[in-house]
Amino acid sequence: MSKCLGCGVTIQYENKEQKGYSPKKDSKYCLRCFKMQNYHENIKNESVISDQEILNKINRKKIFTFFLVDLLNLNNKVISLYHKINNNKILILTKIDILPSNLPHDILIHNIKKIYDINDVILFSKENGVGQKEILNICQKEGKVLFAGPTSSGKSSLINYLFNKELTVSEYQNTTMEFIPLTYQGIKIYDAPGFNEMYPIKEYIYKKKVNPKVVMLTKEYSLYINDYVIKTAKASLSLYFHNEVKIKTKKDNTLYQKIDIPAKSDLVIPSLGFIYFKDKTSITSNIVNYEIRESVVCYHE
Ligand SMILES: Nc1nc2c(ncn2[C@@H]2O[C@H](COP(=O)(O)OP(=O)(O)OP(=O)(O)O)[C@@H](O)[C@H]2O)c(=O)[nH]1
Ligand SMILES: [Mg+2]
Repeated sequence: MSKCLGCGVTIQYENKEQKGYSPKKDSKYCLRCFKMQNYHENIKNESVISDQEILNKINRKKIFTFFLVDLLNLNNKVISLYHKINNNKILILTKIDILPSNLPHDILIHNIKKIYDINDVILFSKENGVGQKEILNICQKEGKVLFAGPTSSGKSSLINYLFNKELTVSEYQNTTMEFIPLTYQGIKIYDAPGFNEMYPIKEYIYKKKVNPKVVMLTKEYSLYINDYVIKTAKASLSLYFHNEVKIKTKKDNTLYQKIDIPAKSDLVIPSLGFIYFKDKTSITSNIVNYEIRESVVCYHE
């Protein structure tokens, strides 16, 4: 039985409704991958592997593990998965090309290591090749490596870029369906299905640069981030969100719960991005699912 070269599932020719279906005998890709690669079309996938099962499989392999995540999806839930990996590991911050150009890489790396208690961080982009040498060196030294991380963090894209492969990549969640074994110049490589249980909301596509938006809030004008509202007496905030996230300021008199934010901190809205607060600020907001961290984007003494 052959496996789909794009997503790793076993190819079958009988059942259109089941994963791995292909109408063409001896094809290298399943119909879902064919459609994703050629028409950017998504066939919804119900049989997704659970995060726990993915973690168990990663830990059973006992090989060096790269954990990929991009800045806007960096949060405690995601990092708790990183910490549950028992193998030797390193964090790769992906999609560096979309980050603001004035964000110093050394400060970013220093902050992420400190805030999330991580030994080492590599920055990578498939658009300009930043980080490729560092990653390749580790792969050559280790001989066997695995690429893990949340869905859509860019695992398959990185493997295609560094090792000249043709895995399916897409803007949809759960593109890779199984662990896919590959080889490159004697190195054994595994692509992994993405962790997918921490994404409660729509996924955003990285098409444009994330340019921090600075907004001034007053007592009268509240900030709207999609359906989330933030009110404060007077503050200047820097917003780091995908371009597709709807941001506006509007008059609003509703009462919300109070959240105190220390100076030089980020208010993280998982899967959307974060807001950088330079000064200590009290806000009221309808956000329930949030995290507050020392800011990843500013210099801390
Ligand atoms: N701007 C930018 N986009 C990237 C980069 N790497 C990946 N992407 C985009 O991110 C999306 C997801 O990429 P994939 O490689 O499919 O992600 P994955 O981690 O393999 O996802 P799953 O297989 O679902 O776990 C695609 O739209 C890619 O084009 C990068 O370095 N820069
Ligand atoms: Mg993938």
